[in-house]
Amino acid sequence: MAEPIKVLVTGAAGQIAYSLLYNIAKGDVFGKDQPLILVLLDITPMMSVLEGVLMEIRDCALPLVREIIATDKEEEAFNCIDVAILVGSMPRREGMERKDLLQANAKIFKSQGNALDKFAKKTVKVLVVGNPANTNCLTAIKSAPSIPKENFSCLTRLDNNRARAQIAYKLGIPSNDVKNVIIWGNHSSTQYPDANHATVKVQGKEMSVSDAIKDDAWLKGDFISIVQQRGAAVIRARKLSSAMSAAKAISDHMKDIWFGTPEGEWVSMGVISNGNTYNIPNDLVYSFPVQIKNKTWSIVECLPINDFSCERMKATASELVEERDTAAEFLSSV
Ligand code: NAX
Repeated sequence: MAEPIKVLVTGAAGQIAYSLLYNIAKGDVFGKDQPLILVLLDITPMMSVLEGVLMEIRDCALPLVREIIATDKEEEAFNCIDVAILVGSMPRREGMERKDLLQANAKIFKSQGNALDKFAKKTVKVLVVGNPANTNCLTAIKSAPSIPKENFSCLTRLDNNRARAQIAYKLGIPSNDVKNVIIWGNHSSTQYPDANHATVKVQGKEMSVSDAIKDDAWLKGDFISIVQQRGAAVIRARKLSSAMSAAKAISDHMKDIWFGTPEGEWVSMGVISNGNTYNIPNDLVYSFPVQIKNKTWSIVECLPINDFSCERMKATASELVEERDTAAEFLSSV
């Protein structure tokens, strides 16, 4: 059997981690032959809850779990890790301005970026989930200059899965018969879910989504707004934010980083922009379609972009520029 890998989950006492840790521990993410050292980080007031999570993982008696470390200390949590899944963040409290939320999180992700820089393996793969995920990811990248930028990504896979599921549901087909839907931009309500390049299999025949659905108004209207507003709809109904589906999306995302994407297929994730792709400004963590090989992503380039898409891709980029500048201004003042 392989040597164990060390996987850190932050926000480990929270609701997403409660589902995610089980998925990881039973081998759904890194494979059924990959032993694991699980590292759980949360803040000091959550240590007794974290102890309960640790007990439950142990009580699952899962053979891949070789060790569990629960801590509130970043230097211990980030030490020699192979993978960091950064879920923990400051939630939006009542009356809190967007700017306050950005700043509170910029502080957390600067500190965790520094910890990655100092203590993690240089090959560490980092997935940022805590919101605002794209900008938090950018802060972590900038705070960890010794780790390649390409090792970082942020989660837009939940949006990607939501979009696939909407199309599958509309056509009455299994979701794995829907391929290559794209989420562009920010994990926020400005994101642009794009089915223009997606294909579906209906009664054994592969075709474009627009040919299968034959309802352009839906694709340009409800489809987009349902996906953009899905997080808020779940909160309204459940009185809690998405957790099971978020944990599943994190597992899908990290599994694809580890094992790669199938030939001819792509998935969406937030990755660093270089200014040369789809006219998206340099130095943003922007969600693009990517393919993954040898644990390395590459953006799917040269897809034709119509005016409708172009406008929406730009709008979500503008929001990210604003978020980046707010976070940077704050970080330079502390
Ligand atoms: P919970 O509030 O249940 O859990 C968050 C946990 O993080 C808490 O236990 C808290 O103590 C901990 N925490 C706070 N600051 C920390 C720090 N500095 N270091 C370590 N731990 C810290 O939230 P949950 O529902 O689990 O959601 C976690 C984050 O995921 C939120 O920011 C949420 O907005 C974000 N999401 C992002 C998604 C995405 O697609 N990118 C989708 C799902 C989710 O909404």
